[in-house]
Amino acid sequence: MATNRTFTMLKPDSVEKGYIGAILEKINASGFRIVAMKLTQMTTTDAQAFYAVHKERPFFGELVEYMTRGPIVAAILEKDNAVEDFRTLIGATNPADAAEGTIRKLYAASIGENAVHGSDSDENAAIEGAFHFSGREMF
Ligand code: RTP
Ligand code: MG
Repeated sequence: MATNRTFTMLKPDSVEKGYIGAILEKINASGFRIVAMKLTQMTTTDAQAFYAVHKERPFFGELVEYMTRGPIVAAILEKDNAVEDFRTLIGATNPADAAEGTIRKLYAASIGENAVHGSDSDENAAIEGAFHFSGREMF
């Protein structure tokens, strides 16, 4: 995957609250092109693997419960400087610390249920995109 791509998930709370349209509009308005997208649901095994970097953290069990409790929107996004610019657009992990106008400030409830995921490096963007999509689902 090219380094101008990032991977995102609109997490189960965003889908439950009907925020898919509003968040995608903000993503489009911020200059990202959707390269791949689907509504899907992670299994426990999927979520444990996806967030394996956090497996020793005290919140890991809650995180896996949260991420598997309902459907998510998974997407690959393209833009110059995609990873960093998308992290700026979503805001801090804890919405209480997120800048005004960011997706987490607008749509997240708490540090645990924070509306969206954004890859933290080009390497992880490629790994995470490939976790959810085959080559023929990327455009
Ligand atoms: P993400 O990977 O989902 O984009 O979030 P992030 O980089 O901003 O935050 P990270 O440190 O990677 O944490 C992954 C997700 O775990 C949940 N979390 N809960 N209860 C807590 O203290 C806590 N801390 C993190 C959040 O859902 C966070 O996005
Ligand atoms: Mg992270």
